[in-house]
Amino acid sequence: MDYMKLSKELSYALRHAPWEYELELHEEGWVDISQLLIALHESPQWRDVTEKDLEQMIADSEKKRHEIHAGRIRALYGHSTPQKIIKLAAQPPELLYHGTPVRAVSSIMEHGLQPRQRQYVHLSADIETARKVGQRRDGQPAILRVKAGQAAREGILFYHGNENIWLADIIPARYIEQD
Ligand code: HQG
Repeated sequence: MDYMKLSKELSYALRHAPWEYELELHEEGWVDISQLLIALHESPQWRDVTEKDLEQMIADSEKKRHEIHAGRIRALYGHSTPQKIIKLAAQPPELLYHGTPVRAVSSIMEHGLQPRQRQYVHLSADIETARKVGQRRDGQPAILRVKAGQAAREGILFYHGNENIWLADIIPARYIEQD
């Protein structure tokens, strides 16, 4: 089974278009695995997918995009559904990073980091992760530094995505630095 393809399909279902699978996301993004499997089994390529495959897909993935708990599964970040997924605010590290195309930098330094099509701004815990995120759109991306500790002390909320990814509602430009 092509777990990378399965992961993409799940990200689409659990981040962007659950209604296409007759699924409704719980307020923290969870869906019942049994419901998800019913939907997947309608498609010939996913006719044989089992809960074990979902577990294996998560275990094999380089990035932790999904998690399973007590018969349910959810995407950990990336959502664009109309109803904002509820996340618990958490204390971020002092510095976070954001990789972005060079062409976006002047707008970001003027308006701050905005979630754009997604529900949250996505930040990286380390420069290497930020570089990979930025390289999706620019071979030589800009890496911005976010003064997350200071922003949090001044009332900006941060949320945990996975071990490399943090989320925020918005990052005002005064907390963003370029090299
Ligand atoms: C930019 C992938 C101009 C922002 C990745 C980014 C990540 C602005 C783009 C996750 C702006 C939004 C999320 C402003 C923000 N002016 N541009 N004021 N504010 N932007 O894809 O962070 O592989 O929604 O810099 O690896 O690139 O799918 O966010 O370039 O972890 O699991 O607007 O998605 O993960 O782009 O990526 P995105 P992102 P997966």
